[in-house]
Order: sequence, then C-alpha cells, then structure tokens
Amino acid sequence: MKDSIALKQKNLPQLADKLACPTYDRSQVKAGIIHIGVGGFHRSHQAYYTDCLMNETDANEWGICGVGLRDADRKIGDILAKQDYLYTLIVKHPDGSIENRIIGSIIDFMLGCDDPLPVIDRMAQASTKIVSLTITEGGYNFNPATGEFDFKNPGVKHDLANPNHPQTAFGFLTAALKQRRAAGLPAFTIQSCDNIQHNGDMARKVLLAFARQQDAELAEWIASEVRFPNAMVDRITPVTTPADIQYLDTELGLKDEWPVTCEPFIQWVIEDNFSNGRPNWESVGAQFVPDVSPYETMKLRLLNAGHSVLGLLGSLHGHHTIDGCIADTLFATYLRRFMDFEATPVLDPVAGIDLDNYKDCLIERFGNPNIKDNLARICLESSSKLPKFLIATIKENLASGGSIEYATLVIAAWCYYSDKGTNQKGEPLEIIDEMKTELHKAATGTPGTPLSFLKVKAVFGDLARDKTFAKTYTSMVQALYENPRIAQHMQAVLFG
Ligand code: CS2
Repeated sequence: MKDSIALKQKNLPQLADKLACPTYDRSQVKAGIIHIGVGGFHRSHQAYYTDCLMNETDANEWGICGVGLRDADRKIGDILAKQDYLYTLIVKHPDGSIENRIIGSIIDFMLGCDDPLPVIDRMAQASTKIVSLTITEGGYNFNPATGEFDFKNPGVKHDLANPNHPQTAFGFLTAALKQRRAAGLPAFTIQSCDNIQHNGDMARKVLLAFARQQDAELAEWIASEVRFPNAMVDRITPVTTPADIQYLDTELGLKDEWPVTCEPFIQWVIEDNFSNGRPNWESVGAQFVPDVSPYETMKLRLLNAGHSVLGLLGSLHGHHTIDGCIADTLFATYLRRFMDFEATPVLDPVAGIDLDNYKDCLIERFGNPNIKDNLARICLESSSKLPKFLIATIKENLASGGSIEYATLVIAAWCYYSDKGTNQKGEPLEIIDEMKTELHKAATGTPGTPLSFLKVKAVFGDLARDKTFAKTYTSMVQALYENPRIAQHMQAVLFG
C-alpha cells in the first residue's frame, strides 16, 4: 500500500489531483484578519468564505492569523503549524455524497497564553484591519438575565490588574487598541462571529465596560473609532471524530490530523459597518444588509432553539444525535409544532425569507444522516444559550398570551437532566456547563419545591414570578419526576 501524503504546502501539487486545493499563491497572503478562537466553526465558516474569496479574486491582504488564548488551544495550534496552517473541510451531503477541499486562508497561529506580547503587537500592526472572534456565548462574560458585564470573573480581575499581560479577549483587544491609538493608527474592526443576538453590539458593550475600568480615555476612543458589525452566522459543524481523520486517510491517502466536517448549507448576513476596510465576502455568498436583527432572531429562535429542544428532550430519552431525533417521528413532529406554535408567532417577518420554507429546510438540515451532530455538543453550555434561544420566546408568549407548553417541557427536562445527570434509563450524561454545579444544586430541590430550579436568576430572571408559567412548569416538572419517560410528556403536549 502506498504511504499517505501529509497535509503540507509542498504536497499540494500532489494532492490537487485528489481534492480541491487553494489556487492562490499562499506565500503572498498577508494576515489582515486576526481571529481569536480557531474552533471547527471558524474553520467551516469565516475561513471557508475567505478561502473562496482568495480562490476567486485578488484578496491577498485578507489572510487570517489564528489566535488561541487558552492552554487548550495549544493542540490545534501545533497541528496547524505542522500542516502549514492547512486543513481539510469535509462537506457531507444528506444523500451521502462528500466534497473535500483544502482550505488555505489561515496562514499563521499564535498562542496568547504563553506570551501575550507578540499577540498584542501583531494586533497593533497597521496590516491588521479586523480582529474577529468566536469565543462562544459564555466568552462575552455577561450575566444572561441582566446583560451586564461580570467584573467578578477571575480572568477579568486579572486583566484589570495586569493590563500588559492579559488573559481574556477583552484584555488583549484593549491592550492592542491602546498601542494603535498611541501610534496614531486607525482602529481595527472587531467582528464577532458568535451566535449571539446583536453580537457586534454585545462585543462593543462588554469591551467598553471592561475598557472604562482600565482607562476611561481609551474607552472613549474605542467608542468613537472601533466598529463592531452585527452578523448572523450559520453552518452546522459537528465535532470532528477519529472516523473523519480515518476517512481522509483511507479514501484519499491524505494525513490531516484535524479536518473539519460540516453540512453543505452556509449563511452569513453582516451589517456593513467596518472601521478599516473589509474583504468583499459578498462576492462569495455573504450578504450585507443594513439591519441584521430579523435574520438573527429567526436563526436563534428557530435553528438554535430547535437544536436545544431536541438536545435536551432527546438526551433524556436516550437519543444521541440530532439526526437520530429527527428520524423519530415524535421528536420531528414536536420540533415542528414548537417552531410553528411558539417560536414563529413572536418573530418579525424577515425580508425575502419564507418562514415555512426556512423551517422545512431546517428539518432537512437536522435530518442529514451524515452529520451525526452529537447531543452533548448541542447541550454544551445550555445556561448561556437557553436564555436567548428559548426563554426569550417563552417570555414573549407569556406577554402576548401565546402557547408556552412546548418550550416549558424543555425547561422541565433540563431541570431533571441537571438534577440527575442521567437519561430516563439512568445512564450517565456528559454535561459540560460553566454553571453545572449551580444548576444541579437548584434542581435538587425538585419536586418538593417545584420551582426550585428557576432560582438560578442569571438564567431565568423573574420567570418563576409569572403565574401562568409557574403553573404550567410545576405540573410538568412534577409529572416528569413521577414518570421520567419523556416521550409520554411530549405526547401529552402534542395531543392533550
Ligand atoms: C448549536 C449551534 O451549539 C448550538 O447550540 O445550535 O452550534 C449550531 O449548530 C450553529 O449555530 C449552526 O449555525
């Protein structure tokens, strides 16, 4: 058997016979973008769009330098460096066909936790035009119920005391902007690519809260000079598995230590609000609009909430993946009804989008049997996702007298899940959540004190004080503790 070919720049001519490779001269690419948080999603989305742009147009100044701030990012940094920052994108279609493509838009990587100064200097260079972020919902460090910045966070405390040796994204951005201001350079744009409503406004709000504590004058400069475009980002990107790595080796004779798998669908809707130039991503499918809000709300309240509905109910039931849930008619019906009866009535119309088609398309995307999106990934950090994905819909329906049963059962399921840490069969669940201990503690008061779980104010706000919600939730959570077979409760909501 022939040896596999290692993924490296010098091997691209050999690999080009087997799969799509960058057609631009990577040695001429400069990093106009510094990206914090090089996870699977960045690599399937922004880095992919940028790679398409460089393949199709002359966009050499818009290469990406990845940055990791945590020790956990060392592994991806080492692998990317070994592979000349190249990786394979494995796009899996529902019919089983697969498109493979090597992405070349990332040209460097730096680890900020070893030595922050070179990262700050790089951000402060004139050639850096955009600093983009995928630091997850939790990374914005705000209280989900109040939206206020959390100054108690140990990383934030550290950064306020050590402005030249930061640990958090806020510390790095502030230090770099300070240098740019001192050097008379224009500010870079801060472009959030996280799944948060008004992600740009949120990035601005938390960064200014932080910067004001550190240097009020600098904060004023940031407020007037730095632009923070809002954007809606979308592409389902499951966690890479050993089977993905093996597949490339077996099928293509390609050794890539960390490819990324994703669905064919991709969307990026961005407000055209940049401080210092931007790539023409619209020429490769991104959409620039004056106001992204309706697109964001639609996506968060249908797609992401839909994922959470399946994730929590499915975990309790013993399903493992999103497509596994969709293959179960009860779950697919429940999801569609949740979207039609609870999420859609509180959405504003979205120009150019037929919501029925959008929902049909979501069910098709979720059902893609080749994506195998793990429920543990979906339920990861539910405490920072559910307030915007699901609880917002419940609150709006309470205000308008709309239906709340579908979503409320999900909250009851989340309580059981947090309390027991097992599915209905008693099998342990993998729960990863910054607030895991607090959620567990609050949940253990159930069912004796039925509203106990809702004590977690940072997540639920004052939801427990709403009589309609309290009544519906109490009866659901009590019924669930008496009989944890979630399918029966879903049927009760569906068929009365
Ligand atoms: C998921 C998202 O983590 C989640 O809760 O819903 O990661 C989802 O797959 C992406 O937003 C799709 O664009």
